[in-house]
This record gives sequence, structure tokens and C-alpha cells, in this order.
Amino acid sequence: MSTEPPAASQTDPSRPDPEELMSRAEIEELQLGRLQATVRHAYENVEAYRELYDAHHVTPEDLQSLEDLAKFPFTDKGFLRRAYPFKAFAVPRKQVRRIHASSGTTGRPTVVGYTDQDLENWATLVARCLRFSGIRPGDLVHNAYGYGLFTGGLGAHAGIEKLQATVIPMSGGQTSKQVQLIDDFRPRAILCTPTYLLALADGFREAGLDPRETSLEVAVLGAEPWTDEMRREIEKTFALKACDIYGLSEVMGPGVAGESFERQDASTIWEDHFRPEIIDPFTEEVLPTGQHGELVFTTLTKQALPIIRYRTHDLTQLLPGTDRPGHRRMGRITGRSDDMIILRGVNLFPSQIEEIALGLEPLSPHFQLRLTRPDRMDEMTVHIERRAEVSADDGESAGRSLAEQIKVRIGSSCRVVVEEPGSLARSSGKLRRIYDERPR
Ligand code: DLL
Repeated sequence: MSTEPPAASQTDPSRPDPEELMSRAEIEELQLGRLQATVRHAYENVEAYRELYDAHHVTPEDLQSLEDLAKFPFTDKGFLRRAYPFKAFAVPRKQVRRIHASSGTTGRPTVVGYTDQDLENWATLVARCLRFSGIRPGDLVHNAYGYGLFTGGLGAHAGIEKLQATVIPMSGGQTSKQVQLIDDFRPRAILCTPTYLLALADGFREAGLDPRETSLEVAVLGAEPWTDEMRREIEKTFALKACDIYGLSEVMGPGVAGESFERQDASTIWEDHFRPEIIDPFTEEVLPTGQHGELVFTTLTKQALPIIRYRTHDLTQLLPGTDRPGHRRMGRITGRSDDMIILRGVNLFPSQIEEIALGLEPLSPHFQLRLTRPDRMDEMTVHIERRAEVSADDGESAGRSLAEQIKVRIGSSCRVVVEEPGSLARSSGKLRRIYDERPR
């Protein structure tokens, strides 16, 4: 692709990259040039883009300003699935150095590819996130994101090395082994999903160790939605500081956005490589900064798999930059539009239940939502564990409060079943919260 190679000349990995410190005007100028090159690259090298743009009567020449991006049609998972396995690649297959794929619960996975330069940029951006979240060159970092086709493990791994920190490539699962290695190796930082860190807390207690006494000072958590209540729970449990990292395979993998250690004020999107938009998911209209809607991304430097106006289904808002004023932040993801439960006409997300449950002292953050339709009406049951130190009676009474607060604050009636501590499934990666048993 003809864009100038992004300056990945990180001589001192403990210092911000020059692009990180650009002003908003500089970022937007950089974005326009890179955007024009990306659209041209996709149009010239990927048949699926050419067909899509021809059908919408747009050409790369129609892109004269950043606002012109709105003239171009959206892409989504379906667009990539139709190109399965390699037809969305914009470079010859032999220039693709690595493949990842997102699992997808049904059907074909979504395949993504990276050139050498793409891998270099990815590592640079993950390193940037980790440094921003308080990890330093020389730190020992326990990486418990899953290795394999999932982008989490290898993506984080390359970023840790790029930062010149020391990586422990643990992957997900084998919880008691993880506990032993953390206890023996004494890493300063851990990377995993928020719910897996809670599973590790159980593992520490089972081994007779106090999670507050570990060497861990920083956790960089992502790959699934989590609330500020969950952040407080994790920070209290482990006596560490937890920062967010966001990303998705189609756009790159982890490292699209990361959070400042000092501020912990939501993730900063690295706008030298990605142009975000928020749209109304129903009218598809672009919304101004600050409004809630669906996050859409365009990649600005990717060679193997340029992605233009990709609908993530993640619901959030864009916020002005703080620590890196040229780059906007994204609010916490309140949910995915495909994770939204519609219960007798009321829309709700698991994150709302998490928020309410963690406000009730006797209840743990371990819960599942079961949806059934015994007659003609949908019903939701919240299965939630009480905390280990709490009596069954106190758990029951907190369960009743949970049902009441869900009714008052969300507007849905549901059943709450308070479970024994440790009885619900734990995840080794992304946790499944919703079990939909309604007949199709
Ligand atoms: O989960 C990439 C990743 C790995 C991100 C490790 C962070 C850490 P996918 O498997 O393609 O990629 O899933 C992407 O996960 O669209 C969101 O719905 C969700 N997600 C990822 N990070 C966050 C986050 C990786 N920090 C999908 N907060 C995304 C909330 C997140 N949701």
C-alpha cells in the first residue's frame, strides 16, 4: 500500500511515539491521507470492495475530506464471511505472514491476515497500550490471553516483547498452574479477561494464598465487556490497578484502544491507525462526538486486510481526548447490539445486571442469565453466587433486593436464584453470560 510507513522507529520503548503526541489537527491531516490511500488500496485490490462501491456509485476519488467517508457503504461480519477464506486480502497470499480467525459461534469463522508491516504496527500499538497502562520495559508480564487463532494471546505477546518487557506466554486455562507460576515468578503485570482474573482469585484462595499478597501491580483487561463496578471489585480483590484494553480481530486485535494508568478514564483510540465513527444502529446516521450508538471503524494503515466502515455492534460513545488530546476516547462498552436481551419488550444488557449486583455486598460478580419461554411469555432467571463469607440467608435476602432493583432500574421482572459459592462455570477467556433456552 502506498501510504508512507508509519514511524515504528521506537528507539526508546518507555517514551510515547511521536504520533501519540500529535494535536487533533495533525491527526486529522494524517487520517485524511491514510484514509484516501486505504480506500484506493481496497478498491484496486479487493473485488468485494470494488463490487460494493460500484453498486453504491462511489469511487476513491469521492473521498476529498474526512466527512466524505459517510458517502461510503458499511461493511460487517457478513462481508468478511462471504470473502471466506482469503478473498478479502488486498495483497498476494504470500505476503500474508500470519492468519488469525475469530471463533464465531456458528458457521464459518472470520479470517484475518497480516503482512510484516501489519504485524509491526500491531506490536507497536499493543506496546503503546501497555506502556500507557503503566507497564515498563523490563517488567515481568504474565500473559493469560488465549494463544492460537484468537488474536488475544499472540497479539499481546508481540506487544510485550516490543515494549522490551519479559513475557510469560501462559495462555488461558490451567488455573492452578497459573497460580503457582504467578506465586513463583512474581510478575508485576497480568493480561487476561476481567472474568478470568476473578477465576484466578478463586484459584489463589484454593491454594491457600491471599490474592492481595501477590506481586501483581497492574492488570490490563479486555476482550469482553466489564463495568466500573467490576473494576473496583478486581482492584480490591488483588490490590492492583486495572486498566482497559480494547480491540477486535477484524480491525486488528487487541490494541485498538487502551487506557491511561494515571487517569483510568476510558480507553484512548489510536487515531493515527483507526478512524472511529458512532452511528445510530437503526438509521445508520453518523452521530456527533458524545452521543451513544454503534462503533464503526476504518483502518488507516492495514495492508493485508483493509477494513472500511466496519460495524462492530459494540455500543458506546466517543469522548474528547484527555491524556493524548489528539486521540479521542471511547466510553465503556455498555453491550453489543447482538447481546441485547429483549425481555417482554424491555431491552437490557448483562452489564446492567453486573452493575446492580456488585452494588449488593453479599453477592459475588459470578452470574449467568437464563432465558426461557415456559408458556408464551419470555422469562429471565439470574443465577448468581453469594460471596463465600456470607450466610445462605443473607445471600437470599440480597437476591430478593437484586430482583427488586432490576425491576425498578431496568423495568423487567425476573427470578433470582442465589447459588453456592463456586458453583457456576468460570471462563478461561471470554465468559458466556447469556444462556438462551427459548425455542427458536
Ligand atoms: O477480543 C481482541 C482482544 C483481545 C481485545 C484481548 C482485548 C484484549 P475478538 O475476539 O474479535 O477480539 O472480539 C472482539 O470483544 O467487538 C467487543 O465486543 C469485545 N471486546 C474486546 N475488548 C473489549 C473491552 C478480541 N475492552 C469483541 N471492553 C469486541 C468491552 C470488549 N468489550
